[in-house]
Amino acid sequence: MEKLIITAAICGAEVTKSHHPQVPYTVAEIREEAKKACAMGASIIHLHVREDDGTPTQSRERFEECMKAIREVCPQVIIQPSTGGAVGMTCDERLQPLSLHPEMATLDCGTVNFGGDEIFVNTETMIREFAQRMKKAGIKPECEVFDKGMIDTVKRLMKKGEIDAPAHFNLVLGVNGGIAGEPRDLLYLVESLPAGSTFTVSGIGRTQLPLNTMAILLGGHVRVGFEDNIYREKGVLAESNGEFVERIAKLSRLLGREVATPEEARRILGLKP
Ligand code: KMH
Ligand code: ZN
Repeated sequence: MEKLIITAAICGAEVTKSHHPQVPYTVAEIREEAKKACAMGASIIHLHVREDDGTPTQSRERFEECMKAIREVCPQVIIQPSTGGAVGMTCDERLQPLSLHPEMATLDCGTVNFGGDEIFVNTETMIREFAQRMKKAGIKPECEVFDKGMIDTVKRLMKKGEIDAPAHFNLVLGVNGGIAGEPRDLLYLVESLPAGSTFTVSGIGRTQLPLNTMAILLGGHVRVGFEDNIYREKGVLAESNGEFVERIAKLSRLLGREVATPEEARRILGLKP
């Protein structure tokens, strides 16, 4: 089995300081949370950015500032900007960080109800447009799937040559509106992946730790962080994103799987050196 790639989703677009005061908004706060995550073994930072007041933004300038700040403290880490942004953003808004030539970016692979009455819109035309932009720029997409049909969409786009093999997936379970987070849900998704794919597992809320553990055992990779979960255990807030990274790294080693460095993650994912 390959070493474990740990992605830290330090900020997200939905979680706020009212949920957890440690959720980073400012450039300095984002740098600090990224630093703690990297120090504990994260090799990828999945990045959303905010205005200082916490408003989610996809501003090219804000991404540039935050990426520069993260590189100052984690020069090797892979920075993976979100092109999902927040519910309701336009395509042009969402695509802005691609102009900064990141090594990877997220590619959301279908429309999904996103908690309550929110709808996260990703039509087929949008997915193809985002995929083409990434392919043209040599940016590796992380295909975000919130349900099984989205894996089938990726397979269709791979057949058309719009997403290259081997594809890399982030299987996101436990969003209210997407696939639930029971063990059999993850097994079904993993069995449905195109042969040769790599995958990361993100479990929302209390599904994070059990699904991450399954990912370690199944040969996948893991995503942790405040974007998906803020609790160390029921009712107890985690201190930082670094705490989540430290816990999963420790667990992986206990289970016999070493943790990948950013350079090792680049090789596993086939990123350009
Ligand atoms: N904030 C969600 C609406 C991504 O980063 O690409 C979308 C999201 C997925 O977080
Ligand atoms: Zn995200």
